[in-house]
Formats: sequence, C-alpha cells, structure tokens
Amino acid sequence: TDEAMQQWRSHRFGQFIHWGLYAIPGGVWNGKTYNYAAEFLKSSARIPTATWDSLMYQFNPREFDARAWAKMAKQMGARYMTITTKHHEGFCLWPTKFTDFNISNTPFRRDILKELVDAYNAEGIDVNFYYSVLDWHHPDWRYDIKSPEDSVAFRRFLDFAGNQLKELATNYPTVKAFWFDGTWDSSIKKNGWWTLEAEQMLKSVRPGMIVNSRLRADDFGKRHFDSNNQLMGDYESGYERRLPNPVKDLQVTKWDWEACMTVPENQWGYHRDWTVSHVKSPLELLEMLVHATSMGGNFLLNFGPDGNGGFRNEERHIAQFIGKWMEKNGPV
Ligand code: FUL
Repeated sequence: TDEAMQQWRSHRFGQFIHWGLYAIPGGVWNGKTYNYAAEFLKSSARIPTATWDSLMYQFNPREFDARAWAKMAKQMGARYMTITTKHHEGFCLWPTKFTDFNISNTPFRRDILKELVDAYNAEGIDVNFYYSVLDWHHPDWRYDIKSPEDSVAFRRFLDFAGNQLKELATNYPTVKAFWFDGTWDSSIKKNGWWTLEAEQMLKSVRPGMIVNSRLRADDFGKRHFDSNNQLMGDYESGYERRLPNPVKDLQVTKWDWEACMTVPENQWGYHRDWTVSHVKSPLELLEMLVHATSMGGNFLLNFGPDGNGGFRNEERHIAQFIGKWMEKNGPV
C-alpha cells in the first residue's frame, strides 16, 4: 500500500471521466433543459426508473475510440485516469454478472471498461475505478433503514455491491484504486462495517489496493484523513471551486488529497448546454492544476463524453492547451 500510495502521489495529474446513460439526454428532457448536474437528470426531472432505464437500448456510441481517448489524455500530460464504472443511475459500463443493467445489453455491447483500461494502460496511464454505492436502479437500494424488511433488502444490496467490486478487481487486474462515491445516506452509515469489509476484500483480491476517503461515510466532508495511507486522499473532492488555501488549510499537508475539478460548475456528465454556468477557461484550469500540485495534492480534471463517445471541442482545446504547457514545463 505504501508503494501504491507513492505511485498515486507521484502522478499528480489525472483525468476524470463521467460517462453513462445520462450522456444521451445531456440535461434535456421533453424539450426542457435542467441546469442541475446532467448526471442527476433522472432525479431533477423526476423520471421513473423504467423510463430512464430504457435509455440503455439507445446507448450506441459509434464514435467511441478508446485509443483516441487515451492518446488525448497522454498528450494532455495525465498520468492516471478515473472512470465511472457505475454512477448513481446504476448503469454499468462493464458486462457485470450481477445486473442486466449493463453495457452488454445495449446495442453497442462492447466492454467499454476493458477497452479503456487496455488503451490507457498501453499509454502508460494508470486506471482507477469510480464506483457509486448509491444506486437509483437497484430495487434493494434504501436511503434509510426503517424496518426489518429494509434491513434485509439492504443486506442484499450490500452483497450485490460487494460482488460487483470483487468482479471489477478480479476481471480488471491492473486497476490501481477505487474511488467510492454515494456513501452519504444513512443506510450506508448504519452499515459502516460494510465499508471496512469492502476495503479488506479489495485488498485481499488486489494487494496494495487503495481507496478514497468517501468509502467511509463517517469521514465524508470532515476531511480528517488520518495518516493511514491506505486511504487515498480526497480533499473535499466534488466541491469544484474549493482549492486549498495555504494559510487556512495548512493541515491539508497531513494527508494525501486530490482536487477533482469540473469545467463548468457542477456538471460532471455531458450537458448539451453547459454554458448554463461559468465555463472555466483553459488558463483557469491550468492555474488550478499548478495550484493544487504545488500544495502537494493531485489534480483530477473531469471530462464528460457525449452519447456518441466524443469529446466537445472545448474539452479537446483544454487538453491541448494544458498538454502544450506540460510539454514545456511538466511534468508537474
Ligand atoms: C458527487 C456526485 O454526486 C457527482 O455526480 C460527481 O460524480 C462527483 C465527483 O461526486 O458526489
């Protein structure tokens, strides 16, 4: 684990990718644009699960080219990549045995996760897996445990999640870290044992596996990473604009951390009209990269490919801009 953390730390700059069914509607439903995060559209537009899930039959990203993605990341200077294997919607980018709601039942069918892992690894880029425990699709998911029935259902859910994690760690042996999300609900908090068990399990399948702090629901937001470097730092990651302040946040150096950053405010998945909020310029993002890494953290810059598997021009431009700087001045 020390070695894994050392490697994680040395990477400094990574690419985050949010990709799922939400990329198809891109924040627009029945002609109406929802400004809140595109990956939350199901919830913002109150779309019933069965309706949302049928997007699966439309998922056919013809332009998807894992090698081109990896090349772009490489040219940008990224040394690791974190991909949403399953976001809150519950759709899985790999052919999992544990739910039908996965890539193999789309018209596309290909194992996107495998193609990405292979392509990025071939460029020398480590791949980490983002995994949302919160799951809007799974019938046994509970926000809270209010009855014995809830607790039985939720136990089934936790088994499901554990099985998926084991499957990911087993079938994609080069995965370097798990980036947990969606652990803030009281159902998970009441089952804190599971988070420990999940971490132990991942370590037993892949010795040296590291995980981010969000796995521990109780730590969420408190950012007291103890010196236990089996946990991968996440400095309030998800809170886009907030970068550490050298004076106020001096304690930040006590643990490993990563600032993850979106290009517009609060949009992680692809949004058709991302000008609904301030879109950071390439220079702003470069400054953040330099800021974060100069404070000893890692910088994880998010990209949200569209439903065809392409990046928007602005994103390509950002990648080129940072890449040019890195060529001259990097690696950070
Ligand atoms: C948050 C999620 O709710 C967002 O959609 C995004 O994935 C961000 C990185 O973490 O918790």
